[in-house]
Amino acid sequence: MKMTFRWYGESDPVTLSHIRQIPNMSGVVTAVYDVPVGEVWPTEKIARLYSLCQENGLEMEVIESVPVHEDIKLGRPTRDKLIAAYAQTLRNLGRFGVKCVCYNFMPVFDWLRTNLKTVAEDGSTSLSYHHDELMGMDKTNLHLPGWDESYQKDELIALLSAYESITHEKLFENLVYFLKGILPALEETGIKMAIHPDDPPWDMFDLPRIITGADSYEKLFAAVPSPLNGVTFCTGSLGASRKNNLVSMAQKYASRIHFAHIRQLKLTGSHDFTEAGHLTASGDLDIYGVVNALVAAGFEGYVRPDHGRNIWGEDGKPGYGLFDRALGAAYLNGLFESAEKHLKEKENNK
Ligand code: DNO
Repeated sequence: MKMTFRWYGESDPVTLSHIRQIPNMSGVVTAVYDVPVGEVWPTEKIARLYSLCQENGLEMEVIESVPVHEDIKLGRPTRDKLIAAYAQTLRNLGRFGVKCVCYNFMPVFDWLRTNLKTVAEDGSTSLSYHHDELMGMDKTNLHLPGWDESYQKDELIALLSAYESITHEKLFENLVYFLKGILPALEETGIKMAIHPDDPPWDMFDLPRIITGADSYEKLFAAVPSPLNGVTFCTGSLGASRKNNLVSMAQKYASRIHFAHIRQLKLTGSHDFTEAGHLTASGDLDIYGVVNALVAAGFEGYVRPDHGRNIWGEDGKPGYGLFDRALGAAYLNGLFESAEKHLKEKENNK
């Protein structure tokens, strides 16, 4: 595995010089943030990020995300042009040694939470989700934590209504159409696509969500068998649903897991959760079991500690401060080292 850390570019208060000091950090996961969704990422912008990483001794092999335009998800006539632009972005990224691209296919909203600063007993804060609270919101006047700046009110209403005719099946077909469209660029560059699961993995506001668990993976790989079509295994997203057995999924899909986001949750209701520190004992997800299953199954992808809490007085971007993610990286390094050494010993004793 290669340990990485998410970096939000030059405006991120977490600097590359801090990131490189975290033990075992091979590189960052980043993106070009100032190009509108649907447009090609210019080479100069990618080159700038690449050279900043180089100067700091960090690789830039993973991009999260190249966002997918809503017209592609909706299957609108403009999609072919947008898919061609996406493929061009991939080609541009390939020139700078990018090997893996994380993306998602969630309609309208990416992750959703109801509170970005839930205070724990120890004074740390983290993100949380209460389903009934979200469902009680007025769809025509939504104010979602972290999303208020992304859409104008009318634009959001129009988009939500455009999805009224999009069934789960249709959305899935549009995903397959997209993947087949970019496949030539993937084959040319060797870039591996890693779809992020829906977070949380269930429908909301009548929007279909289709990457929610093992069944979705089966369908996805059957429709586009290329090994370049893989997943971002996000323990926190998948683990919000009690239906998902993370350990068996990690074991079964290891060869398709190009990227792992590892984080912890406390499940506080059937559809409610609060994020927690990465340690297995800090929550309900078997982080130890997931890492061991990945290693035993020959996982060779990228890993990053996902959402951390805000601790030690840091007022970081929700989920993306420095301190707790660095603790998470250190913990995950330990789990991987131990699992990898055990595996080697076992093989040597054969
Ligand atoms: C949130 C992240 C997501 C993720 C995208 C990937 O913290 O996990 O925003 O980057 O869903 O496309």
